[in-house]
Amino acid sequence: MQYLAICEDDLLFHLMRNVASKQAEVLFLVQDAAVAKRIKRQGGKVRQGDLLKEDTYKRIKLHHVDQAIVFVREADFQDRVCRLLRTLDKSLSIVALTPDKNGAKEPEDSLFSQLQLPDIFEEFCATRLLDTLNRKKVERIRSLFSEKKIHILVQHDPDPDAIGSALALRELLGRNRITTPIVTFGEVTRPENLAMIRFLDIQIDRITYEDLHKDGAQLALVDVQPPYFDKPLGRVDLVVDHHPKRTPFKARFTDLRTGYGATSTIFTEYLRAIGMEPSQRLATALLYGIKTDTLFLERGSILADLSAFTFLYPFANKAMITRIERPALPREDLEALGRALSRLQLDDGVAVIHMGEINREDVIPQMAEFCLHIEGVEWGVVSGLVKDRVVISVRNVGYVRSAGDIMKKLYDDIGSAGGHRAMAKAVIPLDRFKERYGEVSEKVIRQAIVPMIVERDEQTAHG
Ligand SMILES: [Mn+2]
Repeated sequence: MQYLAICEDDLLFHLMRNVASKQAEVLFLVQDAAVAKRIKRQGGKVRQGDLLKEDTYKRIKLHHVDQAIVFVREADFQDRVCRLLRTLDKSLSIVALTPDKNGAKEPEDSLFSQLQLPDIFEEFCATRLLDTLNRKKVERIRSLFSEKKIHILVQHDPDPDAIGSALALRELLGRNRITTPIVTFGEVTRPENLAMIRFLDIQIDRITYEDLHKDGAQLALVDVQPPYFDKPLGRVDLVVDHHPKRTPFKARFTDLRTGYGATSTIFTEYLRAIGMEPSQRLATALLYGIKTDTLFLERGSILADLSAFTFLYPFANKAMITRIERPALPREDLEALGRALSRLQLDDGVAVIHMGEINREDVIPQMAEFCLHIEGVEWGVVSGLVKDRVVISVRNVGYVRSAGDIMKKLYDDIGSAGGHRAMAKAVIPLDRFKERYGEVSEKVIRQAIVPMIVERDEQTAHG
């Protein structure tokens, strides 16, 4: 690869030094003799000549050049250099470095591109500047805590972002689960989050307001702010969060970054800034935190989330994240399903399964989804009894319109029901369901739902 770097001074030479030694041969072309001398003295290959004269380019054999880089500050001058290059060589690829969008007059020239200096700076340098800031913050955070116990408090139903952040804070402080427990007034309930703390061996303790400062314990909040809680928390040492500040609060240290998609991103920046390589466990927790809070970088995520994600990725256990996201089914629930499947009968492409009493609600939609894989099935209707509620989940292969409407029509007045055309759900208190249907069984669900699906399908077919 042969580069031709056209410039006014030796700034570009310094910028391209590593490129020159590692990837390619770079020939510098400058107008000023003193600059040429300087580049040469520092080990660069350089030619000197009038940048607007054809002769200059003839001498350097332009046809050997793969890529020309033009860094001339004055817009008009740069433009003329680029035009001359294009006249001399139709197939030369040209990159112009510009302070702003100048000289972009030939958008149809596919071999010409512009890199803007502010963009380059933002991409490559801004994170470094942020590192300095983050290093200061980590120093401050470390100075907040004495030898006393620290409670890391998270929201009532801790989510992966909070859990990952809490773990990161503990690592930053060089503490362990005995001296720095993660605490909540509630508990983890979502199956994925339960799987996360099980696989990553994370302990979350329940605490009461009275015990928050027991024996002089200090208090840190991550992914949540003091006003979230119903009662005053007493002295708060640290708040690191990405939610908007709705009500003022007092804390000894606060780092709120409302533009961020996840608190885990803030903690990842802390780690990176102080050059601390995350353990696989921590990287997995943080990566999963960012992934879930940003819906895989789609919702409310910014460049910072993306670069934190990229930083963590090589350290994290991706296979474990896949396992966390698809928690294994409890054995009893699988057996209930096996029994139900063995009795399965199809009416007009509708598979109806009642699983009876089951432990985990998320098994029901998973099974409805699974039904669609059975030959001849166009609708999957799966119900189960979860504690004192009847849960019914409906899936169809997608060309019919009305899963949500049907569920609403049937069950909305005795429970909550709704959904989209291809997936829907109803949750009905057991006593209200029995009041209307007498019992909870496959039969009563089939008798209610199948006629509506069949009727709807016919309407669609004829209309
Ligand atoms: Mn969050």
